[in-house]
Amino acid sequence: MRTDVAQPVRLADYRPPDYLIDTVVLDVLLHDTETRVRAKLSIRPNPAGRAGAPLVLDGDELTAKKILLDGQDISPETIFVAPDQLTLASPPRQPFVLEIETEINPSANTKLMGLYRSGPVYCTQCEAEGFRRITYFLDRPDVLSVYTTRIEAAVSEAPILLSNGNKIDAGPIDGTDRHFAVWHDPFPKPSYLFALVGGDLGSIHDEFTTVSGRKVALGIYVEHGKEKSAVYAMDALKRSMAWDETAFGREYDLDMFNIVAVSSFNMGAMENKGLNVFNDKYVLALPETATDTDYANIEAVIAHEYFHNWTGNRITCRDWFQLCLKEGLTVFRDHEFSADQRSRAVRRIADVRTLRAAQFPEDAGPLAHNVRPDTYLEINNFYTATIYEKGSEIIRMLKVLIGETAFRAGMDLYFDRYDGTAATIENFISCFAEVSHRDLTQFSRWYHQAGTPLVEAQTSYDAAKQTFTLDLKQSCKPTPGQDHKEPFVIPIELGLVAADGAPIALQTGTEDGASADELARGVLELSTPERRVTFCDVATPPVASLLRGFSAPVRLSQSVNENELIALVAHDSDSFNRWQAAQTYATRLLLRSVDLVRSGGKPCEDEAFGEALYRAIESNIGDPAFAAQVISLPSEADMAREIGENVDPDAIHVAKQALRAALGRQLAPILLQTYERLAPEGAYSPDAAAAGRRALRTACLDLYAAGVPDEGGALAQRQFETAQTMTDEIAALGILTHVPGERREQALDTFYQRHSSEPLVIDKWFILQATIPEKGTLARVKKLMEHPAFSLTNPNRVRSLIGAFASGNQTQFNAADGSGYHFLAEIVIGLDRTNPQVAARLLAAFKSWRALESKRSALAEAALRRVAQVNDLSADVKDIAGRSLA
Ligand code: 0A1
Ligand code: ZN
Repeated sequence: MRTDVAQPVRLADYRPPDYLIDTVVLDVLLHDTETRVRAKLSIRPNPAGRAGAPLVLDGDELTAKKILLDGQDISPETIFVAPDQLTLASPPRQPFVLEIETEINPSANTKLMGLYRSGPVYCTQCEAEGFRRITYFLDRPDVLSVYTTRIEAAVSEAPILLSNGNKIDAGPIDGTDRHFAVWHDPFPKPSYLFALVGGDLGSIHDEFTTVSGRKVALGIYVEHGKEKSAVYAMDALKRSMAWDETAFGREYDLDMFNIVAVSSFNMGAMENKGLNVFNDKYVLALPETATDTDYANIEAVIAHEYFHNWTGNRITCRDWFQLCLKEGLTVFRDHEFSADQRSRAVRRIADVRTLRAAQFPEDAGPLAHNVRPDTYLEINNFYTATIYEKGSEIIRMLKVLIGETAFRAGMDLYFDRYDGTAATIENFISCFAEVSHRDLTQFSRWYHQAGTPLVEAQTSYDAAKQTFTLDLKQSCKPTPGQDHKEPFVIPIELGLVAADGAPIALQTGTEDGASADELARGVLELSTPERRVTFCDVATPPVASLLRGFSAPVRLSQSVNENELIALVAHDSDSFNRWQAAQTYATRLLLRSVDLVRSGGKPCEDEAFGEALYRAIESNIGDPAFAAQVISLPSEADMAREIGENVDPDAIHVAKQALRAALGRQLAPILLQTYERLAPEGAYSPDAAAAGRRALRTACLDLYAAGVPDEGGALAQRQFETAQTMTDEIAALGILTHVPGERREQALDTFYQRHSSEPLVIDKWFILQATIPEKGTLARVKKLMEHPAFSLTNPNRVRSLIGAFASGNQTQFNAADGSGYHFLAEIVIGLDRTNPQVAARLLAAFKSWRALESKRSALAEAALRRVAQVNDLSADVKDIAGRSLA
């Protein structure tokens, strides 16, 4: 029976817990269907709580076998036990010990929350509210306890037994085929950071010596035979540990750090103290199975989870409304790490692409929410791009506003002051206000107001006065529950670029001036609805390069003409804005084409843009990764977002294909030449320089094949046959997959035969097929669901086939007959019965439905209503359906 009755949880209702649990001693007897968990909880009344309150412990689908209070049975009138709650009506006023034995069935746990089986491996996932599926507990992040965990299992089934902290004991259980291990974690932690793993796993080991000379034993546990595939992850881990010491002064604190890769996992990875559990997709990589993007993602996720040790674990969240306190900050830290390990500019472009692709649509649709929400129905649905990516952008803005030195001082103060506590956003911001002597009240609106602000910039040059005037205006559309927005504090990094590309010094007079600090740092603060700044001594008409490095998560609308954009592509000293100028140019071209196509005409042509890209390839020979970004056009989803209303995905697709084909034809010689020049040489290396060469080579082949399909197709075929790396192989297959016919089917077949033993590679095969922009794709997806390599119980498979179709195939998911919507609705309804978290995430693919043209939006709405009307929906799916329709 499903017992989810969703009640909104409100930040305003926060109260400290009435009881605290100082220590937890767990004894877990692993069994595939009848695991026994004995929990011994040392509990005491919380001086900050309500004296004499009942003790209410959370549970979820639990069966209690035995309960003792201070070693005694409890009289039935004073205890109430249900699968989702255990209440002691009048617990002792003094510290007491509660012993609870529960029985759970890991094999039947398809939600993958709590203790479950990933193939043969026992593992746990407790964030956000999974610990209550293991034992009754105060399952909230502000209850911090010291855990000692004994795990017992059959040696043959689980020779490896892991938990948080340090291993303090282990051995056989005489006279049986079983053994045990005892782990102790000295750092008090919330229950969501608890983890245990049992299984027959292979492993690799290494050691890291911290800055103060302590040795930390590192282990990565994987399926037997996959040990070599974990070597890159281990390298990334050691680099992360060293980087956190230099960049943030943070040293690791336990004697051990273990990572376990599992194949069934709802999310990317989990930062459990000393025992990170990973989706194997973010651990396993060999050149022949993983692309350069996979390598970069592994590095980023390994770093992210490791960095949580300080931002999340040592300082945790007071309540789940503060989720961005750990997530936004940790994303910021992993972005900085990747920028330092790779090219800062290229990483920034990639991060902004992700923000715009994932977060901007969230902010523009019915699922928009604050970075610090003030109410939720189901916390699982708040692991969003808004909390993570926009949360990170807020930290980045803070650094731009107060400067690097004050930012580091603020971080140090935060670590110092809040170590060992469960903190809030207010606690965090107060550290930066204190060190920078700034009032950050208005800045904090970024946490409390949803929506992407629009910054409109008008410029005018006065030749006689030699002045250049910049008029900035900010606005933000209403979002659900927030009709009116107060002005944000928007840091706008800028430069003035002369026609010949020379930078112009920033100076202002007394009227419409900027502060000396703003001018010195090249950052204007827009904190009012409008602001005018007049620059003086500007000898020639300049182009304003605004929002350099994407200094704020806003949309910018600027009065620049096409020639000025081309000048920026060529000359801007800020590489992000060189890339942005090319994107803006392409966007304008595409928008014009979409209009023409919708009124029955042909897409527009424009030679000047091709010439600008030609020069960009030539002048960035030394930075191929950057050149690759410049020639990669905005995605169809980017265009849909720009158009914003009455969207027709078919017209966008036609316009995009036409532009790609025209550019491919115009640039064919240089694309081919660059492709050949960058042919692989020497041994494979996953580093950023080598990956950059492959990225440009791939981008060239892709555009070339769009313009010159016969020759391009033949080249792709040759690359597919001879590829030595997955990057090259999948790029070639991607091109072949977009051309209907026998050759495509054969290539897909060959790829499957080559990689059928590697599920993570077969995921790429699913993704490619699910994203073919053709009418037959839905039928193909349905057929692939019958394929032996597909499974509805494995989240990676579901995301690769169904998720990619819904989120990565604009024309087919949004097919005009509504078939894509209907399909997704049925899948969500079915999947909700086994894995609500994954089902709810799939349903979020409808997040932009209101922006579609009327026929499609009506069909999308009908599909959402069909989901919403189902009886017994999980809280997860009910929440997404309800908010999407509100
Ligand atoms: N804290 C993790 C994300 C995460 C959240 C919930 C999960 O439940 C299935 C798993 C992981 C992170 O930020 O990496
Ligand atoms: Zn995280």
